[in-house]
Amino acid sequence: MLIRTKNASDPKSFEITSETDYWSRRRWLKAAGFMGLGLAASAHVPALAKAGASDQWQTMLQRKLAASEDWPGSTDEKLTPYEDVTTYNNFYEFGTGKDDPEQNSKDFQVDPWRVEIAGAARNTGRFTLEDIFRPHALEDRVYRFRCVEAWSMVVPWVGFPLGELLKRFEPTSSARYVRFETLVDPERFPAQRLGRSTISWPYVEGLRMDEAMHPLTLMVVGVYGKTLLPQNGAPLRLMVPWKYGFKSIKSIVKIEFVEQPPKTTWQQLAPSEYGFYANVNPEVDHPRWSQARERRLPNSFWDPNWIPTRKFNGYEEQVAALYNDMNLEKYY
Ligand SMILES: Nc1nc2c(c(=O)[nH]1)N[C@H]1C(S)=C(S)[C@@H](COP(=O)(O)O)O[C@H]1N2
Ligand SMILES: [Mo]
Repeated sequence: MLIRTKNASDPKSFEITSETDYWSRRRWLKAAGFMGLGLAASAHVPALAKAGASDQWQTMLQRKLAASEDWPGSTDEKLTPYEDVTTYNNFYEFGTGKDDPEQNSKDFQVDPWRVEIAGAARNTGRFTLEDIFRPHALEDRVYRFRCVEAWSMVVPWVGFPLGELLKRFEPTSSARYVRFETLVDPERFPAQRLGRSTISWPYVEGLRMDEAMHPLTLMVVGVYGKTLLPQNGAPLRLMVPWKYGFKSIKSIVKIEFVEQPPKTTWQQLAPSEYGFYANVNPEVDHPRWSQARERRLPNSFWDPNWIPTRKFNGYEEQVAALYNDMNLEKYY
């Protein structure tokens, strides 16, 4: 499959939206029943900026979203409706129920937001989202998304390759893995208040350097052509489409280049159930359930919509080479 990435140094591409881009975006908004709701033209702006916040990133992001380009590798499977993508969520900082993230994030403030870059790189420090977003053109990518709990979706994310971002920090040769952290703020995340959860915060995830640099690994800033809602990990979340959903960490505030594989949240909680790699694999079952099939959303009790799960979530051709020498049963 062809993976085409836009040259990040192309000047001012976000100021021009071609007619074809516009119509192709309209095509999938329409397919998803978005037209006529008045949502296609005006992108959603998450919770208002705190008084006095000076960040201009939301304006920058709107301009980039309007100029985003369709990625040629998108799956043409039927999209999971926006309604399901934004109300059936896992985001334990907001609670463990599937509707807790939507219910408990209505006042979530995303502005101001800083991302700390640390560890084995020449260019480290604290960055604004404008700094993070500035040189990157956005792509609309429809990916399959498979949770380890055996449900799945097809989602039109908007983002840019994580690798393009990481390169800008000039990682050194001792950068073997990348470690990510989600925001810790008990005022904004109710489950982080004392005694409310068994997870020790922050939520941590990690990738091997070659996985992080792989062109399919996406830094996500939007969904369905609009900025992310808090329940989907605003303002910035990862999407690694060949891995179980828990690798795709939300609301990122720290990225660190490290030498050793980071201890991830789910490994800490249940090491025999959740591994570091977490590649989607129908041949390796979770100890408490089969991974051979998945419920494709939307579904219902009467129509569970089971479909077979594919190795590497259907991205085998693109990513299998990363694991040539590895026993995937041992490194699950
Ligand atoms: N910080 C954080 N990131 C997270 C989670 C979480 O609880 N906290 N849940 C993960 C899991 S288990 C899944 S399946 C996906 C769900 O993403 P979605 O709600 O946007 O579909 O987010 C992942 N990222
Ligand atoms: Mo998940």
